[in-house]
Amino acid sequence: MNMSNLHFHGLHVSPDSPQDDVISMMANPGTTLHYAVTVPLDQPPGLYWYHTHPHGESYQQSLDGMSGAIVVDGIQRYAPEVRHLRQRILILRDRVAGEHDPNAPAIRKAVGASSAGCGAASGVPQRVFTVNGSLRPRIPIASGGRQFWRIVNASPDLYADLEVDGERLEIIARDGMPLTFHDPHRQTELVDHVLVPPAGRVEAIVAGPVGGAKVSLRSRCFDTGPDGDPNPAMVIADLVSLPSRPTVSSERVGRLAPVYKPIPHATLSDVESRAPDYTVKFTEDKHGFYINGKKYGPEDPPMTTATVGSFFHWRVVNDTREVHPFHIHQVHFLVYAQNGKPEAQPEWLDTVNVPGGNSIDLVMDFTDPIIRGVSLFHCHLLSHEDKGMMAKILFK
Ligand SMILES: [Cu+2]
Repeated sequence: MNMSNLHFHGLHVSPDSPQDDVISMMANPGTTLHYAVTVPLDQPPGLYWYHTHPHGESYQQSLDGMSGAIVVDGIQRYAPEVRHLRQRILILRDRVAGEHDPNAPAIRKAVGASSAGCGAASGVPQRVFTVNGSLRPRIPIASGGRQFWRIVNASPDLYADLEVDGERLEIIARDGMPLTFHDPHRQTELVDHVLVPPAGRVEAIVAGPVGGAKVSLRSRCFDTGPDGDPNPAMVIADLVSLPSRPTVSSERVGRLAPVYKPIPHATLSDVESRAPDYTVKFTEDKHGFYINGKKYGPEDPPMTTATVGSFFHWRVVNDTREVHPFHIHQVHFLVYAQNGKPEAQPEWLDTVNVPGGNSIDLVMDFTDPIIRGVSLFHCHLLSHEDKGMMAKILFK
């Protein structure tokens, strides 16, 4: 069919045409869509991205690389330590190593991916990560020098459980939002690895290897569950010790004071402690993928309505034997509990993994007066979205 359109993933913009509308805006071959997207002044500064979003064809178009990064300037205000660091934008996409491709074993070997897969998923891995279109590139970084890496997982369905050999990543932002945006007292976070589901982003400071050590950026084996697709460990890129000139930020915006948006503890705990305002249940069978028992249809009415100006408690239940990443357009949410148990560190995200057989609890931020109209929430394994795991929401 070759229909297409654009979704501006994570931006707090209107879901109506000519902005972040993937329902009524659809270009058939030979037609043109005109977008005029107004990014609000209080959009958290960080890494976002755009990709096509035609229901039924999202998976193939994303796999084909129809996506790109969007940086909302100004993260230096929230993280002055990155002001003088060399920045890199790393877009993770896929190299297909299909079952009948004679090059598949060599492609898997090039990134050190086992043909056996890993975890409970069965089958031979069909794809590996590329970075900005290259298979296992070398990334220059001075020995002991620090760089600011802004990574988007633009794969339609590979999870990236990222680590850099022998060091900890210093996380500045997740899904475009500086960790301090809603919590000015929060520090950057040092982690051994970070799970970036399809469509997720992480922005972190990485240090160059010292003493000639061979160091790589890797994805760990990620267990997608018995009905999931194999998602093996692999090397994504190698760090090579080369002098790399620092970039001095001339951005005036980087010198301005940050504007934090703390949310009163009482507001959050009030929402968190009440029964869910809405429950999203993921199910699947051999005929398709469902939200609350329904397969998405473009003509469907909204499945739920949210009052603009409020925080809502949503629960997402995964009643399948594989992972599904939950995403809602235009909105960040606070992930604060899994299976009813509070998270040690609640995170603001726009895409979150929900393991098979698990539930997560979210505080949905529906307070933005700009975001009104009909929008979408869905599983971000795009083949699942294409096969029905999506629903409409009316913000009014
Ligand atoms: Cu899914």
